[in-house]
Amino acid sequence: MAQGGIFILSGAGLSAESGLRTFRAADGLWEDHRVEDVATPEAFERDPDLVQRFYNERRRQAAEAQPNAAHKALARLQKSHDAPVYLVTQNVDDLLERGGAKQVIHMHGAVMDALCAACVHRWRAPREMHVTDPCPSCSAPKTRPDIVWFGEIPYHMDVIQDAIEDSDLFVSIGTSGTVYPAAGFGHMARQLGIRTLELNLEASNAPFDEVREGRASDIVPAWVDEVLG
Ligand code: BV8
Repeated sequence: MAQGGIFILSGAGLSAESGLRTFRAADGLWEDHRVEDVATPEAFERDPDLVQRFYNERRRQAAEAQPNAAHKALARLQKSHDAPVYLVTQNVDDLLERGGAKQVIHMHGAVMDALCAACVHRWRAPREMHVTDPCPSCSAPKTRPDIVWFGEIPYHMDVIQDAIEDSDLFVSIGTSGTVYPAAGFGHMARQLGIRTLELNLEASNAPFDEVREGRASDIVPAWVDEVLG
């Protein structure tokens, strides 16, 4: 079992059993909204109120959701494994932190945070956010959710690159592997000769050394028990 660092990339499937909809499932988020209408900087320029309503609703859902057994197991692994466990997530919810995880890298942002598009100041988001909310730092009325939209560069790419290089196990949990650059991390790990494992409801089409299919709340705690022995 892994003695060195463990790099864990997670996606919407990790939070599905907490009641947060995934993106591409039949009842996925992108069913109700065209990505380009709610998750691009152009959409925000065009109709900021529509985008704010979309994320105010996502924020309400995330606040009402509870961490599931998979979130808690990953927090336990990070606390008890005798090497670094890098929890990198594409999810904008805070369920890993509320599940007890101390360090979580949100490469696509955090729905509970607000960002000033004028001075890049960040602060805790109000429940109901409006673009005209004045920035607490520069007072500009250019408030947006602290989310990485399509066409924008994901956060912490340098930290993520170093974390992959520092790991000897790459684990992908609850992600369809369709959005880049996140979908390229597995390939990067394989190039570096790092063992790769997928834990997902159904196998994505990426080549992993090992694939375990099932619901995150079942297969993630079982895998963590194995690692912690
Ligand atoms: C960028 C925040 C330049 C918003 C998100 C190369 C090729 C093609 C396209 C591109 C490319 N490079 C860039 C692009 C464009 C684009 C892209 O990838 N488009 C796709 C659609 C083809 N990428 C970008 O625009 C990115 N920016 O490239 O900038 C750059 C990059 C690097 C360096 C310099 C410059 C920015 C992308 C980020 C966009 N923001 N989120 C919001 O959340 O509203 S992406 C968003 O969608 C999520 O964060 C996540 O990343 C993605 C959804 O995917 P998943 O999380 O995997 O969810 P999905 O529903 O698809 O799958 C769920 C999985 O869970 C399934 O497999 C299912 O089986 C499983 N599951 C379900 N239930 C369970 C389960 N598993 C276990 N248990 C269960 N119970």
